[in-house]
Amino acid sequence: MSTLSYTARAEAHPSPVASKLLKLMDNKKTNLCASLDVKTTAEMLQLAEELGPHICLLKTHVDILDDFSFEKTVVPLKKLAEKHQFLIFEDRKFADIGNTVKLQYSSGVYKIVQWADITNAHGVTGPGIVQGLKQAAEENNGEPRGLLMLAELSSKGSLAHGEYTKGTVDIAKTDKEFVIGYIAQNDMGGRDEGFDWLIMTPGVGLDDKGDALGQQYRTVNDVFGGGSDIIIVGRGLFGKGRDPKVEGQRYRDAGWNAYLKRTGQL
Ligand code: S5P
Repeated sequence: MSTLSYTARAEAHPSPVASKLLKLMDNKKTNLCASLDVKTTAEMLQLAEELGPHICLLKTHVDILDDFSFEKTVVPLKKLAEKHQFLIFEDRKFADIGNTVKLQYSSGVYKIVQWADITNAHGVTGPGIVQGLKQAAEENNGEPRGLLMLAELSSKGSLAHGEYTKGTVDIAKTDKEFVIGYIAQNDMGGRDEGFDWLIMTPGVGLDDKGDALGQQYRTVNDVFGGGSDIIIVGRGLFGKGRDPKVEGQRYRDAGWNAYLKRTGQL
């Protein structure tokens, strides 16, 4: 796992998106990504406003929204991202051949490539998925984009381990600039080969152990101990009547302390 500061990593990183994210993490003192799985734009924007000061990244699943529109969802969300200085990650989990994911990323109702700084993909279909998504990113408006590969999952019984995870890492190695890291539970190495992947970890909860549908939660210290750089927290922040402002501060502090300890700054 990396023991360098986020700023030191930002300065050397080949990806402009990763670099921007790492820099703003150190500036804002947060490695918290809020995961907003909600059904209406109003709820999403409200949470984004409340959590905005505490987060470096906001993760969406726009296909959950009943009322998605570019004008009413994306435009105000981008404004909040500017106001609070966070990036946007659409958790699309692409998983098809290169030509299809290129179209799914750029077209349709959501046009994800136009507004999401970061998205993610499964390795199951092979390296063409990276090439297809990268082409869509390059043909967009010139704003930098980054891709995370899903190397490991938090859910019970996941098939993403062992050889599958290794194969996904091999796919990630095919593109040093566009692939910025992983959704994973552990460090994926690569530093000896010149990669500085960001490890973003979901399945993080300080109060619950899991849910009734296979989700499994680990603590912030656990995931940082395993090599995580960014913690992804959803219901821990706003589920079960929790106050997102209180929990935002709490997870942010926990994540930041774990980072300071690891980098020898505490
Ligand atoms: O392995 C994974 C990968 C992802 S991206 N496990 C996950 O839970 N996720 C996503 O993280 C999931 O789709 C959801 O949006 C979020 C976790 O939400 P929470 O409410 O359980 O914290």
